[in-house]
Amino acid sequence: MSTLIRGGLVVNATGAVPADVLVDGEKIAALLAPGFPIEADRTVDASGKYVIPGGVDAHTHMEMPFGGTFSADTFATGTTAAAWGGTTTIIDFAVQVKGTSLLTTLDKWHAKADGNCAVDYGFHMIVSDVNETSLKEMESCIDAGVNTFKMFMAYPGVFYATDGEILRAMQKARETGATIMMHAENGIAIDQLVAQALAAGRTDPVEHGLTRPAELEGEATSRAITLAKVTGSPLYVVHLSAAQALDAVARARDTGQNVFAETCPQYLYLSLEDLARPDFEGAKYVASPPLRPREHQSELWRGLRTNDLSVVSTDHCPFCFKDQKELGRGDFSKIPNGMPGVEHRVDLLHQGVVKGEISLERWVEISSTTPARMFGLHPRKGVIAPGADADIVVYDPQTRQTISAATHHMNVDYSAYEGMELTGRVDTVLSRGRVVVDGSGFHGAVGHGRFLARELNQYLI
Ligand code: DUC
Ligand code: ZN
Ligand code: ZN
Ligand code: ZN
Repeated sequence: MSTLIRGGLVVNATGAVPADVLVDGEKIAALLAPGFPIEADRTVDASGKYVIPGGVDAHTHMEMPFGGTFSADTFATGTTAAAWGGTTTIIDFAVQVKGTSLLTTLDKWHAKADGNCAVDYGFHMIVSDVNETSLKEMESCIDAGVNTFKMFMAYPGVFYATDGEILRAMQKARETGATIMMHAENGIAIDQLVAQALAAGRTDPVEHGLTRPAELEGEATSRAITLAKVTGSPLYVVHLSAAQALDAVARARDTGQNVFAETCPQYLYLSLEDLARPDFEGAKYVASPPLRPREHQSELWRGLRTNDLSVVSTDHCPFCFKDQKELGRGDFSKIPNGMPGVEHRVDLLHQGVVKGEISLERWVEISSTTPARMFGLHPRKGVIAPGADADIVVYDPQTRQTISAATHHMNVDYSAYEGMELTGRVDTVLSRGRVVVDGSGFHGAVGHGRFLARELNQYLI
């Protein structure tokens, strides 16, 4: 099956050019001068639209266990919603439970995802138990295409790793070419603040934000950077939310250290004010790190321009308001941590282009090209070029849309962006050459998505 995408503006991270795109089977076959005389089995009209590489969301949690419940999207529903929103690759986190093996964990995540995804997918591994066995198993994970290992400086007693454990995992990363991903919040200090708030009867969702101050994200980020420097390990700071953390990352990068960071749309558009919404509505906005006071947002946009923030991922971790978020009524610390977002990342970042915060090319770079390079998927993903997978989004930059839970495809009963009006929307989506979304609906299939065994980080300084 061949497809010709006619008349669009092809936007790569390196530049934009009017061109027709010829897809043959699962791959991009050629970029052609507009109107080049050639026939294909199917033609997609992209005139007046952008033709961009499919989004790569490097941070999702489908069916993730958390505090006795599970995030509400399955791999099937979550990857279908991703496709609707122009994301054609996700990288999800396998979660090691303390006392279990990394390889068993990986098998478990394959059992959940394999045959159940609508778009291509890979895994990171959360390491919560650092010992000789798991350090050795990191090598087998790498051989299996999982070479990025997330650790936590937060959640003592659950995922928390000591500085010594982080150091040992980083030494292994240095030795193998792996990258350590860090949840950088000082969990020891945070747990004290949480206990004090609860003891004082402060139980509302906003306390989630007030007990996790930005300074404690800045401190943990600096400490992780120091440990990475001592060991020589690359470091990728996940879900960076605070200006203090961004400052630490920028300083390290200015010295040439292999330190990278992602932020998420919720930190660019939502704030502590949302966590303070009355009638327990704030629970919808509980994620960690927490939403910050509004003044952090302009710093994050600046970080996206300077490349001190290289990637925007969603940290999609949806919990329904009813029965899941409600577990924390009367005790904010029991609200499951996470927000839905996999469907709207590409659209929300496009608002950055509309508002002049980032260029068209930068939009593509932070949502597709850099995550593809950072996580060993480039040039198969993240670029419109001959030989790349035909993961392509035809994006209509003019049509307006309003985000609503009534129309979204994620398996969650609210939208964090309910009522938000956006300029631009996804028009047509191809995943490995197959039209999975167009104006007439969803034409993909659960099971179409394939596991991506990833190469090592291709983005090192
Ligand atoms: N960190 C994540 O990355 N996702 C959900 C919760 C968390 O703490
Ligand atoms: Zn985290
Ligand atoms: Zn800099
Ligand atoms: Zn996450």
